[in-house]
Amino acid sequence: MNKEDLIREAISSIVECDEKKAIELAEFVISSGIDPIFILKEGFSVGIRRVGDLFERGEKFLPQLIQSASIMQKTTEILNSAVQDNDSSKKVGKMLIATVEGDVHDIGKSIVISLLKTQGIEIIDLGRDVPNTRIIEAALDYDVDIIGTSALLSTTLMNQKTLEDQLRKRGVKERFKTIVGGAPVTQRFADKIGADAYAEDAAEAVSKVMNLLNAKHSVYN
Ligand code: B1M
Repeated sequence: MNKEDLIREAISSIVECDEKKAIELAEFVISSGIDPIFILKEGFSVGIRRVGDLFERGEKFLPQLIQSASIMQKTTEILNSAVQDNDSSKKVGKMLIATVEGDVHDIGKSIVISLLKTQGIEIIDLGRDVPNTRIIEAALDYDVDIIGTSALLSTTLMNQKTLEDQLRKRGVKERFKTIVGGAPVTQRFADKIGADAYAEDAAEAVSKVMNLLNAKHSVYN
């Protein structure tokens, strides 16, 4: 199968809720040595976004959205397992990541985590629907360099702002660099709330996180 066919099939497996096909494609990608992140980005992720658009237009309903999301999650897990973690004992930095409170969307976050791990960044994943107080406590406990949050709903976006407010209020803002992401998040929003960085996708998250780590470490060198 060539790449164009693979991409087309990956998109349709998610849109048509065809779990068997999606899993077969993911396994084919791994056994053929094709870059799993490429297929996640250009194929399966495009499929799940298309389902979201159809849902918004009333052409798909919540049970179908849930089923497509469940297939997408299984596929992401299979492909992520093929992405090599950088196991070097010398980790370049430590980052906590969570989807904000009230928000269960975590497919994009998983892809971001997967790519960050390949760069030797130690990840503390708090999961989804995580209150800001827990994020701050865990960041202090694990003594991370960076706090990253994901938000997919216009209603939960503001939890990224309240996180910045709470970090300042507790006098710990300077201890961490922060990065925000998620479909409704923009650079403008990130600037407005005082986040240190914004990334549109997983690849940009890697370069922004590397910049943040350099900026943080240069303060102490
Ligand atoms: Co929901 N959902 N959903 N959903 N869902 C959206 C977000 C929506 C846009 C769909 C739509 O109406 N068109 C809409 C939000 C509207 C809005 O607020 N503006 C919506 C809604 C309304 C809802 C519910 C309210 C539906 C309902 O119950 N009536 C409900 C809310 C539940 C809740 O959270 N409390 C709900 C539920 C669900 C499911 C559970 C069914 C499922 C989530 C399953 C899961 O994640 N485990 C789901 C899904 C799958 C979607 C869509 C279809 C796809 C999201 C996704 O996985 N995209 C979505 C429509 C859409 O996005 N077009 C939709 C693929 C993923 C790879 O992209 O997440 O953007 P993304 O991640 C990218 C970047 O954003 C970035 O990098 C990632 C990889 O490139 N990024 C970061 C993400 N986080 C980052 C963090 C970083 C840096 C970059 O640094 C820390």
